[in-house]
Amino acid sequence: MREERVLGYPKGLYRTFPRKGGSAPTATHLCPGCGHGILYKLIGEAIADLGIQDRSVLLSPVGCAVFGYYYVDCGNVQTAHGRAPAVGAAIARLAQNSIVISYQGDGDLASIGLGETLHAANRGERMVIFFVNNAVYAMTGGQLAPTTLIGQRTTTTPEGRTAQVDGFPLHMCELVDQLATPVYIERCSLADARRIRKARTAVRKALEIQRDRKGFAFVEFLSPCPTNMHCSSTEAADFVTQQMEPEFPLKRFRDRSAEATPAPVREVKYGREDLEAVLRDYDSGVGDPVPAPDVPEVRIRLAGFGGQGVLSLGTMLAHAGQMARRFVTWYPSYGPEQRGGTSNCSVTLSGQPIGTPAFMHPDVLVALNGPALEKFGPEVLASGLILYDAKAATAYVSPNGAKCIAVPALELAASCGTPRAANTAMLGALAGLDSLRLPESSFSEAMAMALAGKPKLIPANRDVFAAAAAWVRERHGKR
Ligand SMILES: Cc1ncc(C[n+]2csc(CCOP(=O)(O)OP(=O)(O)O)c2C)c(N)n1
Repeated sequence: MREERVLGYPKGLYRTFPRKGGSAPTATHLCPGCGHGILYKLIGEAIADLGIQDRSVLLSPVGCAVFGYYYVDCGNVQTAHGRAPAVGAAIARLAQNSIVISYQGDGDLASIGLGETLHAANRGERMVIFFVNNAVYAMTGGQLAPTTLIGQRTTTTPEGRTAQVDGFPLHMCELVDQLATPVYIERCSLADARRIRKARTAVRKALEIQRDRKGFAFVEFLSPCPTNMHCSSTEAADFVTQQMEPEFPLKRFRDRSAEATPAPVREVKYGREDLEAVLRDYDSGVGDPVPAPDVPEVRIRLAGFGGQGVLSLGTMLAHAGQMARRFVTWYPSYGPEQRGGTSNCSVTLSGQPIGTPAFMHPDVLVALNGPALEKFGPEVLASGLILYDAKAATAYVSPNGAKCIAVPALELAASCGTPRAANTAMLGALAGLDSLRLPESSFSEAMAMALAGKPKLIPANRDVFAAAAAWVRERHGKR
């Protein structure tokens, strides 16, 4: 029988990695020969040795580095692609005792996140960025990265990268080195034991700078990726030393840690109470939604010309839903024009939490003009309802068989002396039909809420609302 003897565990890493499940408790998601695993180990050991494990926050972005939280035993925040330095800046500023470690690949850091990287470096944020340069987008299957070498074949440059089409490789350390603020900049390699020893020193140096609050540090690691280089681990390591290193020389670009003054511990102005106060200001006072599993989800699309009050109509509907203690979402879609272009928004009202504010097929469409009716009419479900302004079409027939009602919204609003309140007329029509199953009082409360800043408009809008509700009730009754 095979005997297993554990001589020791790397410090600062978890004992088991749940990523691959119970049958492979110590397997990582990484390929054999990849540099990422080595760097995780160097970071884990360093934070443990420096006694900063409890204060460290590793930022896991998108890419092969995404699963850092399975391995390194410290705090973690998963960030969107390229955004780690921005998230890290917030953490460093608000959690003054934190040690922020941003860990990013070349696609993440030098492509989508180039702006975040350079601005964080330029502001001298109190963080270290560990930058893994494997010359490809690895996780997504080996596409061109900003650091891909000239001539290097990738899935998106099958003939090899050319400067004419793809530009030259970006040198991140050199770019960061243009800035005045960074304290420490070094490029290392993870290709062999000798280089890894140097990388280990650089990891520790950068983390000591963080421990001592001395400012921004940037360390790049050239890293083999046998899977996407389509070769063995040793060949991938050779690629790093023989092909990547001439393009990206290993070098300590800067170390100003001896002169740097430690950042003072700033009093954090904004705490939980401030956040709660902000939320209180936005609190409508209505209270939280009350789950009502028997109340079905209703999806409403409201559309018209910009300036017709389509977005406000959506807001009023969403407020009406809030008043009735429904779960609500309001999701605007802005046309490029401020006035005169098309505009639409989507509102969902439900008795249960709403998964997404986006939908393709509404139950209810309110169209204030012809283009809106033409565009969104065919999307309405067969069981649905279409309310359109009588001026938008003569007699619209839904291709799916939804019920269609031409409401003289513009006319009703004008006859009440407020021609711009056609949106409120549509709100009245929805209330009159009771198609949303909301108590009428919630509509008037919602109107008052939406018009709170313009109290003079409230009585006129109430009139339009009442006229439209009466109009539909007379002709179509409650649905
Ligand atoms: C906003 C966004 N755009 C694109 C993606 C798809 N995506 C996932 S991983 C990845 C490439 C990451 O490459 P790199 O940062 O070089 O890391 P590596 O996998 O090479 O370690 C991309 C483009 C995404 N998840 N999110």
